[in-house]
Amino acid sequence: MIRVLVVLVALLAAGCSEEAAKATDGGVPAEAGPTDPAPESPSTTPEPATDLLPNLRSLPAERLSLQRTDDGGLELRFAGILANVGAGPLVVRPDNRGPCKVGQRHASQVVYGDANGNGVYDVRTDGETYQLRAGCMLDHPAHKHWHFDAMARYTLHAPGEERPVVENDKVSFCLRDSRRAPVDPTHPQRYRQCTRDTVQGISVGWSDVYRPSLAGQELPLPDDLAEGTYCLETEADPDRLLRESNENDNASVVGVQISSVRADLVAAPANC
Ligand SMILES: [Ca+2]
Ligand SMILES: [Ca+2]
Repeated sequence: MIRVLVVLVALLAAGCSEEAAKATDGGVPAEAGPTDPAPESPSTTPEPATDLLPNLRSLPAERLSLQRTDDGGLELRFAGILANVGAGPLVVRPDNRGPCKVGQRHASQVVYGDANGNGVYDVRTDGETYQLRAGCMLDHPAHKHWHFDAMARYTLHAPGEERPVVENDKVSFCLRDSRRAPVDPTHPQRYRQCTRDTVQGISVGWSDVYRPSLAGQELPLPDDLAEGTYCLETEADPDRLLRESNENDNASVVGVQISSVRADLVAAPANC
């Protein structure tokens, strides 16, 4: 008797399961067969976006002049220009992730990823993917903004001589889009000016121009400097604090003819 009841319960349960299956697929039994396409397996791990790194390059110095200082000395003044000719924007964000001197604060580099995989930076789709500790920023109260330290190095040397006549190896810059660089002209100006407590940057295809009158755009000349032609070299990110796609194209050089009263831009000698 008990065996009969167990068999009946099993038959009833099987019947309920079949009805449930029919209800789920609308009452039409699925016809599994060898011609059915294999179900697509869900993508569990999306491909990581390729980095869109900036590429810094110092463009040749412009607007050279000789200026007499208050103490009677002479200094060479010029416009320094840093360009981003890479695939991604150069962006630094103030934070406290690293140690800096009193009066300074740390900033990290923001790296963007090519989320839509087309190889170029698209502001709507290609977002921030990670940050790297970069360096320190200096407060410029008079300017009401911060400068990223050691963005450039300026060196004056005689042709064929490695030892510099004079050098400034830590020129700070407030990063911004001042003027289009001579590359891809399609990217809009995004970092128009430097403000406090916000990110700074140089967009793809833009350059940051520091006019000669700004602090840091000068090299004091020795009193006994001989008149003649010299090499003025400018180099972006000389301490390699920022990650970029090419670390070997950061410098440029111009020739400068220096007399006791003036400085003129000339073609750079071959041994500069
Ligand atoms: Ca570079
Ligand atoms: Ca893209």
